[in-house]
Amino acid sequence: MKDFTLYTITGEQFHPGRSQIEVIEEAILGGSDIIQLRDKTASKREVLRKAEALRELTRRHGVTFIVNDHIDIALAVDADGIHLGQDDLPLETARRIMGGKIIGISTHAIEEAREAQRGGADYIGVGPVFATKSKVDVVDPVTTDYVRQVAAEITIPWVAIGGIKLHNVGEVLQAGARRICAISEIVGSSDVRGTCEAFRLAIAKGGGREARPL
Ligand code: 3NM
Repeated sequence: MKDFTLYTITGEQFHPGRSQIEVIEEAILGGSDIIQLRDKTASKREVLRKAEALRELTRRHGVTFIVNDHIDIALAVDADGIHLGQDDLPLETARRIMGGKIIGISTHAIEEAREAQRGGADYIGVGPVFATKSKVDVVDPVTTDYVRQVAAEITIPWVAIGGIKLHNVGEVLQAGARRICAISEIVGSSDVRGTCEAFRLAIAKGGGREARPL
């Protein structure tokens, strides 16, 4: 898959009064290079409509587009891939359906990360690093200890997620993360573009260790 640095997930509840397309375009202009549509409450038809609009936007800007959960919608709109949780379709089944498209898997422990890597996931989510209110029934924070474990061992692309803000991203980078994902800090910002630019700058500087070129 095309590598990425700053991963933005949608969260319409964080920007009342502003359209999803407007907010996500700001995120892209600020340097978010992968977008995920995540909507746990809308009807299938509504999710499809949002996916169509975001597919058009992301294609126009040349950024990767991922759909959470809905494999059928991902395929219908020709998204670049799907993101699945531990309780969703097994990776092997998803691979049969998705062919060569991107499959990302949420992981919350090193065993899950190993299994996803072994099973051929294209990338994994690593979190929640910190407490978050953006996901219901979320497991306890995995802390930067889990980030360190993944940094030491996992070789496929991985992205740190969960409660990551501009004020604490330094700790996550220090633990070895080079790709960052956020919902509320980005889409809930009054300056979405500036927030993304600040995240990109922090990632480029890295955690005080040698940062890989972006
Ligand atoms: N997945 P925020 S944490 C969607 O750990 C999601 O797998 C997580 O939102 C995981 O940046 C999370 O607002 C919520 O904390 C991230």
